[in-house]
Amino acid sequence: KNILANIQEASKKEKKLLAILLDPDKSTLDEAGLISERIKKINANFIFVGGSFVEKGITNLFVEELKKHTNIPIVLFPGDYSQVTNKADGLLFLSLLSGRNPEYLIEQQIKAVPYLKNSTLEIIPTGYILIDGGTNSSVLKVSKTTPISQKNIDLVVSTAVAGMYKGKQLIYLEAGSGAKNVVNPAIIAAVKKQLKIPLIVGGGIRTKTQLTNAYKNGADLVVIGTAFENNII
Ligand code: 1GP
Repeated sequence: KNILANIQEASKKEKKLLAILLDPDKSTLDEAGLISERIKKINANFIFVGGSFVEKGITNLFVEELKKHTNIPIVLFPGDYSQVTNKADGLLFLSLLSGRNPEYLIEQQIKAVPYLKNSTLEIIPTGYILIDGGTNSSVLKVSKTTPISQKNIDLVVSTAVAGMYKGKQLIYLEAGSGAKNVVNPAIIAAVKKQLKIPLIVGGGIRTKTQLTNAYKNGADLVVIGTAFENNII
């Protein structure tokens, strides 16, 4: 179990990482082989699995099936505690720091604990920060929180740094799945400057230029979901 250590090491060496996000609700089990092949070709470092509205029990089956086809580490990126499965390798233990809804700051985390008893998952404390991506993303709807404006760089930076002081090991800047506007490179750069922990960026990234810009400005790991689903990458 060395997912976090690998991300930290890559960040130190400025080696950029890529994760493909799969939503178990949007793929069928018999697609797992094909999906794994495509991810291998892209040379992704991680497979993230999660979604905002995943039917109970589906994540477990989906990860189990994926595992038959791939050795790429599978990291859970759960929309809620019921998506936790021991079949994966790691878990982003998320707190939605940009929001003021206790359900996603601490309640969901408490509900996850019984699922984590005797778990072998690598649990990675992650500060999750929602930035306005110009679309009414599902995170927004489900969490009933307000994203931080792209103009409010200071607030994004303070939120990220507060997360680091609270002991988060990763900070995730999220524009929302399928976002119209990606996280502004100026925000990525400003956050990165103040952060001593690795930075994840995702939401709406669909072109090579957007990917390169995220990396150039300080993203250590970029997450791509929708563009992979739509066969754009
Ligand atoms: C969403 O950051 C991820 O949680 C990925 O977003 O689906 O827009 O690539 P996309």
